Amino acid sequence: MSTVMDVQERRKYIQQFKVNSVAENGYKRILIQLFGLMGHGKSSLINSCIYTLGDKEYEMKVEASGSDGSHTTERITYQLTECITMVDNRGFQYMADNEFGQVYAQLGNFFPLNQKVEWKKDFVELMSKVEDSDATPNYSDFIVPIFVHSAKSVMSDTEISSVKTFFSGCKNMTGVYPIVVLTHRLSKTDSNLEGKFRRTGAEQILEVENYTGRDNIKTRGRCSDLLAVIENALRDVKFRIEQNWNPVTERIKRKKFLLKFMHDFAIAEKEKEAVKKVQEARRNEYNRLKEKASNMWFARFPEF
Ligand SMILES: Nc1nc2c(ncn2[C@@H]2O[C@H](COP(=O)(O)OP(=O)(O)OP(=O)(O)O)[C@@H](O)[C@H]2O)c(=O)[nH]1
Ligand SMILES: [Mg+2]
Repeated sequence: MSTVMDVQERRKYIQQFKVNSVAENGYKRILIQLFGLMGHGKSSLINSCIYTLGDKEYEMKVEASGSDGSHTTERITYQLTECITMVDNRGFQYMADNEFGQVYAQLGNFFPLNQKVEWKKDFVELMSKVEDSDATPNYSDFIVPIFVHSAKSVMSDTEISSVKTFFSGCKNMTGVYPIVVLTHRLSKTDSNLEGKFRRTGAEQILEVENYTGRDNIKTRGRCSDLLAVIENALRDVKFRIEQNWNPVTERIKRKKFLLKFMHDFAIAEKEKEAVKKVQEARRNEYNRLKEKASNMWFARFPEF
C-alpha cells in the first residue's frame, strides 16, 4: 500500500467513524483528552490534527505557548469530526503526586469543560469541586487519554518510575493506559525514549513532528504520523466499547478511586508536616541546650 493511500485511508476512517455504530451503552462522543507537562506540545498537536484532517491553510486555532511564557490554563474542547472532540487540558509543572490528583480529575471529566482550571492544593476544595460535578454527570463521553511528551526532553529512571505510577492511576480513571505521543520527533535527544516509556505500561507510543506557525508545509510522512494518533485512539475506542462498559458504574468506580487518591495524598501531606514540626522542635531544643551548655562553660571558665 502506498503512503498516499495510507494517508487517505486514515483520513476517511477517522472522518467516517461513528460512535453509535459500535456503542449500545449511551456513549455519544469520543473525548480525546490531551495531558502532560507544560510546553510539551498539547495545543500544537490539536492545531496539527485539525490542519491534517481538513483542507484549509494552516491556522493556529489553539494558542500555543509563546516566548512570553504564556500557557494554556483553560480546558477547551475542539471538535475534530461529528463525534470526535479533543480536549486541551491544562499542563502540569512537575511529575509529582500533588499534580496527579488534579490531572486524574480532569481525565475523568470531574472538572467542567471549557472553563479555567485553577490548581487546587487543598483536599476539601478539590473534593467539593468533584462533588459539584455530580449535578451534571456525564455518561455520554468515551474518554481516550493521550499523554503528550516532548522527545527533546531527557527522562531519568526516577522520572520514568514516577510516570509508571502516574499511568497506573490514569488507567484507573479511564480504564486504559494512556497513548503516549512524543512531539518534536525531529529534535529527539534520547534514542531509547520509546523503550523507557514502554516500561510505564503504555502500549502505544507514537512520534510526531507538530506543525507550527513557522513550519507547516504538509508532507505525507507528517500527515500520516498525525493521523495515526487519532486512528490508534479510535481503534482503542472500538475495542473497549465492544466490551460493553456500563457508563454509570464506571463513573462511580472512578470517583471512588479519585477520592481515595486525594484523601491518601492529604493524609501523607499532613504526616510529612507533622514529622517536619517534630524535627524542627528537636532542632530548636538541641540549639537551646547547646547555648545553655556554652553559657555555663563560660560562666565557670571565664578566662576562655
Ligand atoms: N518544532 C516543533 N515545535 C513544537 C512541536 N510541538 C510544539 N512545538 C512548539 O513548542 C512550544 C510549546 O508548544 P505548545 O503546543 O504550546 O505546548 P503545550 O503543551 O500546549 O503548553 P502549555 O499550554 O503551556 O501546557 C510552541 O512554541 C510550539 O510551536 C513540535 O513537534 N515540533
Ligand atoms: Mg497549551
